[in-house]
Amino acid sequence: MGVVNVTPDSFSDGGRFHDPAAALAHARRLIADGADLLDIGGESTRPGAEPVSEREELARVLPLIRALAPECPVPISIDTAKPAVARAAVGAGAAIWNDVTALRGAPDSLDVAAALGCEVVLMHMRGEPRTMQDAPRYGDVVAEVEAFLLARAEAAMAAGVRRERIWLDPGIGFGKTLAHNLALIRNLARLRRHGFCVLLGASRKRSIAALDPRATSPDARLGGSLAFALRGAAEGVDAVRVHDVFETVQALRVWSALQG
Ligand code: HH2
Repeated sequence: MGVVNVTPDSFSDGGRFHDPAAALAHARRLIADGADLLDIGGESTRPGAEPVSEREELARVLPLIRALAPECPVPISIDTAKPAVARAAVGAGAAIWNDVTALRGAPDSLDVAAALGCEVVLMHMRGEPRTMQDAPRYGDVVAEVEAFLLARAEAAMAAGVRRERIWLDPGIGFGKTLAHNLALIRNLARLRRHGFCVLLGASRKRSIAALDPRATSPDARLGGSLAFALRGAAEGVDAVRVHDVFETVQALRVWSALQG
């Protein structure tokens, strides 16, 4: 899953693809580089990020989805916590609603997801982006994240979302320390056991800088991103959400050939 952030402030590529033409060119580049899914987002969720209005978010993502959908050979995912943005995006051709709030963003999120009939990514987040990195604590992070995601999947199914349309994502970096993130990535196979598709998003995240102090800039985190993606593959995840599609596809091809 290649990331297209149409935002001025995303942590890894903020501002670079804010302009619609640049965002379209970037999306085309990711497809040419081998992306099987494209995730389009108009609101940054980086730690400390300020919320964006519905109107502004729609103005960022809709022109791109409208331009891209007719020519896009892979499913488009909309990264939003707002039901109105998800509805408009699916209307314009998106097939997946990627929600970092696991459909808790608005009172009607669950019902809208069921009515849209699209796939949904339910991600774990502790708190909200503005405050989530303020000393997060867990007893057993792997068990707590798993229980949360299964409860959200149950809530989605109770609202009418079909089981096979649900993805789970541990939410690397969303209210977690380095130790929490590592424990979650080491135990992805456990999340996979429940029969839902699993998504891992660890590309360019801060945990890499915590392990390699040279990687202060997100651009300098490719090696760590690949290491996380390969561990995700070894744990059996169904997709990895990444910024560097060409390099990740290559790493996964070589890793896969080595499996014999
Ligand atoms: N991470 C980010 C955003 N959306 N969605 C899912 N399902 N899983 C993730 O791990 C995830 C996500 C943060 O990364 P990025 O989009 O590069 O930055 P920003 O939120 O600042 O736009």
